[in-house]
Amino acid sequence: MSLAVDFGVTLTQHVLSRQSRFPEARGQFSALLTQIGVAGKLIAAQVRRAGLIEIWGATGETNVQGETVQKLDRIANDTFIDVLRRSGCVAAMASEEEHEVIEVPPETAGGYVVAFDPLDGSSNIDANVSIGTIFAIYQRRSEDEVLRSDVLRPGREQVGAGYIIYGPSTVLVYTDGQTVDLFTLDPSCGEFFLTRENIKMPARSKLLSLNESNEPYWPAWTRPYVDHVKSRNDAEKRRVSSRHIGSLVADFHRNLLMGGIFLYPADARTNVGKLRVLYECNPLAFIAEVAGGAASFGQGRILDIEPKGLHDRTGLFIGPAADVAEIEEFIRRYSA
Ligand code: P6P
Repeated sequence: MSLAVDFGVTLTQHVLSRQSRFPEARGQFSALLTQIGVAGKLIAAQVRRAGLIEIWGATGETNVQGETVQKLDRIANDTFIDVLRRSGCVAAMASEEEHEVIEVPPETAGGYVVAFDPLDGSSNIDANVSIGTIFAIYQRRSEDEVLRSDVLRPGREQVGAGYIIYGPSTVLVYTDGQTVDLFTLDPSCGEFFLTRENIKMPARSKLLSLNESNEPYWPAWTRPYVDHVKSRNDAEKRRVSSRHIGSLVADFHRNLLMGGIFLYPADARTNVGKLRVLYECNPLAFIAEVAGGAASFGQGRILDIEPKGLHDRTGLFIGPAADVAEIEEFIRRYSA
């Protein structure tokens, strides 16, 4: 009788199993994802204890975004930076919480660049709502010193992307450009196990996800589009519902699994969006496209945006490809 217990595939085993697909791989990508998992576990531990050890609430600081810094923002940011700095896989990082590029000393630098939002949705922390870390991975281009151009990259150059959601479970989702795979943390042994493989976004949305209080700032096409979506509901059947958490990472994860369209139009008064290109929109757009969905800024792919600054913002429409195409059609129709 075999006593072997099939625990399932761990994050590291999964990444290593795919390493052979990348002939040039030297194992650093596998090690990097493993270390991102380590950072996620450390942050999850702090998030779980936040209410008990008085690390809810704000630090009293304001970040580069002009947003109030929550204590957990700071903890998540510092944890992610420390773990990746020590990984030997990273040459530079960009964080939502940091003004400038974080360079790793050459003696410990590796071949990758990571842009991340350490704790997206942190304004929801004190209400115990799901929040998460979002990350984008690029291969460094420069050989000697790290250049700003190593970090300011269009999303189409990503070689990996993912997020970790600190919710009822701690889950890690990542793509290497081939598939989108989901891992669930087993807190009893501190390991991420593969629980959903090769996720594909449903072909059509059943959920509408946007902050309707922004209507005074919407472009002309948005209200007609929202009314058009709601018109899919009739006396016979409710085909579309509305779900909006206010944590992009949680809204995206639900939409990825259940089929939903997320909209955050740029403010019609300034044409400036809210969501950040490098470490919110690009990684989620990469995941969406690998999962068969799409992500647009209204006139083109999110992944084709050429960022000018680390903290550039954009309008974001992300979900099933048919829904994103319909939004782009409404934009064309109301912009003619
Ligand atoms: P609003 C959280 O602060 C965040 O960056 C995203 O996670 C979220 O989708 C958005 O802002 C919410 O912004 O303006 O709807 O409160």
